[in-house]
Amino acid sequence: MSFKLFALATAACLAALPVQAQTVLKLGHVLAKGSHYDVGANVFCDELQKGTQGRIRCQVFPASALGGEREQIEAVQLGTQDMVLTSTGPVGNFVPEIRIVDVPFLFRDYDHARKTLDGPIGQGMLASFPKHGLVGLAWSENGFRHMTNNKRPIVSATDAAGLKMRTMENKVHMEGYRTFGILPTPMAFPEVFGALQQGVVDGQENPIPVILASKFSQVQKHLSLTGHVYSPALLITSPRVYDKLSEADKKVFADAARASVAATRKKVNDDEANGIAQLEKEGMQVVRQVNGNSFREATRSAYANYAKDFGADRIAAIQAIK
Ligand code: EAX
Repeated sequence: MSFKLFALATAACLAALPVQAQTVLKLGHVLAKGSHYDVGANVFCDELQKGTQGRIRCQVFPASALGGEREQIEAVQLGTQDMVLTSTGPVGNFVPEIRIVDVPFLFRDYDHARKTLDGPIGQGMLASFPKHGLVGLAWSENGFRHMTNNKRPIVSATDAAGLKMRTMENKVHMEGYRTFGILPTPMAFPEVFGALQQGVVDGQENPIPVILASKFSQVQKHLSLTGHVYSPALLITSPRVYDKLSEADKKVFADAARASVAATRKKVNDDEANGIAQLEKEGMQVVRQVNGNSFREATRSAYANYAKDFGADRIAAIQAIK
């Protein structure tokens, strides 16, 4: 067979091969490149591409490029965005079954939080997502939240009284923070840096990884290690994406989500270990020894309502996990 004929025959065979359809998913989050969310989002996308041999890829949109967390969750629910890595802050407005995880002082430490969310209680809550038009792939992590402000050092709950503090759009947080005497101002994350810079609010509360990644040391003087609430995060996708997947690809999604959570948690551990010294270097005055009991005592009145809203037994079941 002449070379020309051979080349033509080969080209004809290649043209007949089915072109691998490639799907590219949009995955958004609100934090800076290199943050604990961004590390986890990129690991998810890398593992997804590897696990599907490139058939399914995802593109990360960091730094609120797709809007605030509530906006992005709405877009995933509508199907105009494929995935979001978000704190639970606004999620309770879409999936009320998970609101209990935002109760102040519910989790003792990182081990307790991670064990609860990775265990039957946390996994059971993920099962509530589909009836609300969302698919909760995995519990990721934001971290224990601490207070920053520009007025004064906060050692006890009474020091926080009267401060106008930005909070997430989360009623469970706001109810708890009111018991400290704080004036809670709910606000989407993309607006926070500007509001602090202009003095629209006196302060805010967030985990060390967020305070670091968002460069809040540029607009906040005081940091108090209140650790008043653990802030979970969630990797969420749309049923429009998930329901089309084969069982094999659903397993790839699950494995990629597990790798993503491990990477985010490792980054949180690193930021917790090194971040406070870094923030002091950047000029923040840090109150390390906070009177934690004064804050716990203050929330007792809110706990009466939390028990009514979520069930004292469900709160006790989480607190009993060792
Ligand atoms: O999810 O809104 C917040 O304070 C969140 O902690 C932040 O967006 C990371």
